[in-house]
Amino acid sequence: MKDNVRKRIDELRKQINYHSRKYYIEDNPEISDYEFDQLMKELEELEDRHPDLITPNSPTQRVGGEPAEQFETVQHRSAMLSLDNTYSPEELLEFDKRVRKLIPEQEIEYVAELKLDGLGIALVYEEGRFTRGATRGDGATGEDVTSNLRTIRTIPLVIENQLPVMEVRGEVYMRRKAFQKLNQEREENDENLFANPRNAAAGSVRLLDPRITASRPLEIFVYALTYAEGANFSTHYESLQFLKDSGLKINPHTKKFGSIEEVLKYCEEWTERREDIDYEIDGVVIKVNSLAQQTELGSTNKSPRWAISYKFPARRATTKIEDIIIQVGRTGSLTPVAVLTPVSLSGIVIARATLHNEDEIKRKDIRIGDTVIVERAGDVIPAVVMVLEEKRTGEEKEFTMPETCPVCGSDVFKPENEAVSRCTNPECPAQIKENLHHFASRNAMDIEGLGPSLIDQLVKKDMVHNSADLYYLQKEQLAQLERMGDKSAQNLMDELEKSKDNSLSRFIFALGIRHVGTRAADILAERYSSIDELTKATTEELQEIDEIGPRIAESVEQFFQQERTKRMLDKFRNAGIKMQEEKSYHESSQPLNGKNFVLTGSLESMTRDEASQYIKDAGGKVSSSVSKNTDYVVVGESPGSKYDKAQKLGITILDEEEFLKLMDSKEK
Ligand code: 1X8
Repeated sequence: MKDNVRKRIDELRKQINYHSRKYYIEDNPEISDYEFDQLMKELEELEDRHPDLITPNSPTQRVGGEPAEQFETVQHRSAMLSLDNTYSPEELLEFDKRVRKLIPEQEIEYVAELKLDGLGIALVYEEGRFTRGATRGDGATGEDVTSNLRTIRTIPLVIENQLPVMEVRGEVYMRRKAFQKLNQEREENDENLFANPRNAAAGSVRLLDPRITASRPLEIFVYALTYAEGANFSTHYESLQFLKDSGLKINPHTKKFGSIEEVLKYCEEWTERREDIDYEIDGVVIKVNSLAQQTELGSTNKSPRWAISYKFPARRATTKIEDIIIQVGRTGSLTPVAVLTPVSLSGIVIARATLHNEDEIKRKDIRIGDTVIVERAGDVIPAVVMVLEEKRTGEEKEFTMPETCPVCGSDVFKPENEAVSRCTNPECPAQIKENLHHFASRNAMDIEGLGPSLIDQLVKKDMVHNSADLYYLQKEQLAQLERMGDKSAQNLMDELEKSKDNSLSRFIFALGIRHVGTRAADILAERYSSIDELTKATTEELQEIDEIGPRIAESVEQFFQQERTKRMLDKFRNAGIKMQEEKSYHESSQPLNGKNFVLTGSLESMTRDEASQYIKDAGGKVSSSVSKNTDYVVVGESPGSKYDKAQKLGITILDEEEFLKLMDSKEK
């Protein structure tokens, strides 16, 4: 019995590791997320029942342990050096000249790689197992962040080579999209925002609680094999190939060249293309490919002579803060914004930078008139990185948050433990505008054509006070507005009409309830099938839902208790907004909704793919392995071990005839 469990656990781990590699490392998954989750679930259940069979490198054990007090320090096997920088084609050609002078009359091959803007780390694998990971630190010693790095899915816990000891270097980073989503969530939770993806990645790796790190969307590319006992390579490129074959993730844009001119072309191409990829790069790293030549060239105590970085033009610039103004957000939040002397940042002129909130201004000691460094990170709003205090003249003015809303004049309120001040007037025109903008946005009701200038006019002319009023606008009224004609008025009417049928989760998100992002809206729509149901939910009840915390729960209850909300919902209802999921549809055309199927053996009347499609069309799910969540196992000719397992677990087994009957009986 135990032996069978052991065998199954082993098999599951192998399958999960295989499919993780396909998904995370090779970006080429073979099974659906659902099927993958089923494998994980089965393994978790088996390990739950047999805790003595848990091993530290089981795929279930990525997140473990209690928060640390502090990190241990780690001596790197060889120093993690920094790279010399070049900023122009001329300097790059000089690097090539230097190399040729040091090792004359040799053919030189270069490898060019993207320089990632993240956190440099070192990973140690022993006999195929990930045993230690450390930050760069001061180059000689770093911090032991093994528990945190174990939570990163692109770092395999077990690899395909069994070298006694191997050390690799790489860069942990966060994709721009993931970074924006993380910051959006932090904003909804009134948490401090990260200035850029690199800070988010570095901050996440250096958290003392690995459970929080696990929730951060971190990834890694490895770019060097710095120690490999028992292996022998003649080029850097070969060693990268070896790392790839071992199951580690290397950057796909790495290229080998025979001349510095070709390298330069690569650098210029990526200077143009840097925005085309979903992670930030700040340059190109150029390395001499031959390891013998690398040894011959050696290093100074700061950096290797066989490598250099070609830095892209900075996206930081120095400029002056002319004024600090206040923007009022959707929930009444008052955000200070710096008005800058316009400055060009890698081709884009910027004149504004966010200052986030009052605490942030105090922390950085930012004053009106200060000379500051601004930075543009990804597609986010430029931010002020630091003040150049040596440029102060004494004329600078400290900034204080206003006590009344600069838009409507109402009182401003700042809860004691929060960083953000808010306007207390729900009818504040700034809030109404932001709410309309949010209501119409792509992830909300997706109403095309409701842009800022139109919203401005609608609010100014008192034509709408909230998003429900949009559905009572007349085409003739719209056509009279500035920059609107008959045609655009009709288009907007059509868009509004179309939006009435949007899903419940879109509608919930569109309402703009504080702390309710798209994810929370999905969860609420799944749990409550109509707005009427959701309106009745209490904080206590809401909190019981998985992933809904007290903050969201309170905010939802509070939102639906307001008289304004009730009036607005009545208006939505009268205008014919759907405001519920249409259950009847699911029930009639999706008769197998939520039912889990596993297919084994071959069927006579159809292929396995056809059978799968049949089941999915009827709302069922098809998985590759049997677990106690399986509802039906469909057994064809020469079934495999799944049949035995289904019998063992007492799951309903259908032969082909019974399966066809079930499908028939469910068809209307
Ligand atoms: C730093 C980095 C290197 C590479 C990519 N990104 C970095 N941030 C690479 O080699 N592809 S190498 C390096 C270093 O040696 N300090």
